[in-house]
Amino acid sequence: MKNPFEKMPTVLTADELIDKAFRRAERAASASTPRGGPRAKARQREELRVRTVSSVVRDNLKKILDRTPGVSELPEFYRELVDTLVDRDQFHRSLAHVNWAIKTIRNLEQRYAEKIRYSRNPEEIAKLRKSFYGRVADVIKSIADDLEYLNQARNVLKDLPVVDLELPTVVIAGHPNVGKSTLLRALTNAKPEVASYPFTTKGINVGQFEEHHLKYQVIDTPGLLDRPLSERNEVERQAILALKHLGDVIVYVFDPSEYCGYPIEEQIHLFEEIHREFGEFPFIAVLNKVDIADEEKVKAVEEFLRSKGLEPLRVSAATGEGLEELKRRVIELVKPMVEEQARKVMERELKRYREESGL
Ligand SMILES: Nc1nc2c(ncn2[C@@H]2O[C@H](COP(=O)(O)OP(=O)(O)O)[C@@H](O)[C@H]2O)c(=O)[nH]1
Ligand SMILES: [Mg+2]
Repeated sequence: MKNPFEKMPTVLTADELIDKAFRRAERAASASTPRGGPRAKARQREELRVRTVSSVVRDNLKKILDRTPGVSELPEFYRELVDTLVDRDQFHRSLAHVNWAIKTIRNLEQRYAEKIRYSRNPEEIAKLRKSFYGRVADVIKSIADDLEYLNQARNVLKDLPVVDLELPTVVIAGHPNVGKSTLLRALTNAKPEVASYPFTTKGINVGQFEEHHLKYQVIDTPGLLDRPLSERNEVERQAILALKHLGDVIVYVFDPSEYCGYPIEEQIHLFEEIHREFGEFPFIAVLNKVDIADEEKVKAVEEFLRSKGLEPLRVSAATGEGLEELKRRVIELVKPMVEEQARKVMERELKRYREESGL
């Protein structure tokens, strides 16, 4: 799976684009070997300049449109993230202006090329070409703000996280140092990748594991699901909202050893916040570091979790204890969703097939 904006090109500023087009036109003109008398030569050379300027500008602008996906067509996870990073209306308006510029320059090219071709006077031919240059520069300058905006947008959008939207996804939560990253590494055999996530300095960690030929994705989100809501800003809240479209199960990690530096009470408090926030999600509560934790503390957390209707699971990301059971529970919870998803895909395909074959 790729970042939908991965292919979006750097967007030149208006001045850079004008410069580039004019330079390329000069190069093309000096490399050309027009035939005929002075008038014919002038005509060919100036027409070549006009055509080159137009095609360089249009190719550049068209590349932006071709390689930028429409936000409205993106999967919800990305749509939510994009909305936090760019103003969607402004983004689409800028793309529409680029489209307008392409068409306008195309029209100017046709008109001026024709005028040049029918002109009898070399001086007038040069004047026409200059006037064309001026018109093109005006068009590009009129979308200068749009180009700048699109380039800024591109610079943030290219850092969207790369995750597989099709895979059932486990999101790990819990205080810092409770063992989330260790757990992710222990669950997913391959080395987890760090995917950039524009809302945290550390990015998110993504790993996968496979069970019975089905793949599962595990995500650890440093800075997002490891501290109280009150400490999060608007953008981070939005980033958490996006996670809701991606995740299927929350694995909440406790550290009853308290080596993480957060007392049990504080851990319980954060758990309650996240449990409320992700109310619609199935939760698996794990008690990590049981290899070094006091039995008393472990029992205290277990008691609390049972009072919430959850069946806690003892694990040690360090020794591997309980991890098979954890995977089994993840799969058990996710399986109905995977099957439901598969059913929907099949129905969709079937419907399309019926429509296409006119049944
Ligand atoms: N003894 C023990 N230490 C662990 C366990 N899991 C993690 N740790 C240690 O706890 C510290 C914090 O772990 P880390 O995965 O970085 O926590 P995170 O901040 O939640 O990602 C590290 O020093 C780990 O080696 C465990 O099950 N047992
Ligand atoms: Mg970590």
